[in-house]
Amino acid sequence: MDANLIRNDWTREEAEAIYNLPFMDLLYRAQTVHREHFDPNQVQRSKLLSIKTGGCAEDCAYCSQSARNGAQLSASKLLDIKRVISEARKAKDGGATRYCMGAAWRSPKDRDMATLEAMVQGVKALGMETCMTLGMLEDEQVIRLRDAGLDYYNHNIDTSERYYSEIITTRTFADRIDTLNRVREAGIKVCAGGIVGMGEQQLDRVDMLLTLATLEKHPESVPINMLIPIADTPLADVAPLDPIEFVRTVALARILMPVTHVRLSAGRTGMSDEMQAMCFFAGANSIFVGDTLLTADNPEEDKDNALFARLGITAMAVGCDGSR
Ligand code: SAM
Ligand code: DTB
Ligand code: SF4
Repeated sequence: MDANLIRNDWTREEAEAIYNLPFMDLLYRAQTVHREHFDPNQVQRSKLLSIKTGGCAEDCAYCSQSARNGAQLSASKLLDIKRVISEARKAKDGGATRYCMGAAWRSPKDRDMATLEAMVQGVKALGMETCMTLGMLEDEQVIRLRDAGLDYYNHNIDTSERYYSEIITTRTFADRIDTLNRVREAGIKVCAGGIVGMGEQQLDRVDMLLTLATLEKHPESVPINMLIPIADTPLADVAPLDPIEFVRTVALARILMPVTHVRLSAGRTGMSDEMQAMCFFAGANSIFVGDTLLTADNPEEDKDNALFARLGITAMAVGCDGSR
């Protein structure tokens, strides 16, 4: 593939102009870019597991797991290794190719590192790709996870730099970028995206994607989450986002980052089949499968299988990235 097609010098003017194209032109352009790089009828499937739930010290306004929000979720300890591996085996049998383990931490404690390493090794031994999302990481922790064989690290920037402090005050946007740079430098694949529908402006959605698209190397994976409003959190009653704005966000991600896997992530239970189909047309080519995300609901496996069948979409096999 011609590396020149991948640009890291997008300007805000360009990105805004693309986002605001007439919808049909935007979708056509996104689908054209998509087909140049991927089989448009293949979608990758990842499965999430919350390996440590609730009681988090951070104050992310959207999250069910923050101890600072009013959400009534009891805190659990780090799961044991055997349980994680048996859950991963079930996910593999259900067709997932990547296993993503998430912890409600600001950052991992050194005393947990050996357990995390063993989880990575055990899941890899099943022949699945591994992903973790554990909060901010120090250099040494990144190296340990890489050496254990971790394939991907998920760390979302969540929104634009400008809107960030409206959503989270216990860490900064720059902290997030620091961890992303550490992960990239260590040679672990980067998964970084965000949430839309948090009351942000259109420009915040554009700028969030622009930040990702102007990193030295684009993330291999960009999850676009639709806010799942959680009762008793500060964002519980935020006005729902126009679904067309969501599809525009997916399309812009596809156009700015042509070879990245764009994941239609949280919020699919609130989307119609037609809206999901439109997101796939706009260039989304990955989803989370299974009836639970970390703590919130996700469509049942049967429902997703039926949708794939109706759309003629097939699942990517392990080790196949769907690229042309
Ligand atoms: N604690 C780690 C961290 O924040 O990096 C990892 C887990 S955290 C739950 C992973 C991501 O899930 C967040 O960055 C956010 O983008 C997404 N997320 C959390 N709650 C959500 C919600 N209610 N709706 C949509 N996405 C959500
Ligand atoms: C991502 O961008 N979305 C996933 C994953 N990365 C870790 C998490 C979605 C969480 C949705 C809310 C919940 O389940 O609590
Ligand atoms: Fe904690 Fe992550 Fe939830 Fe923020 S998003 S409160 S860091 S679990």
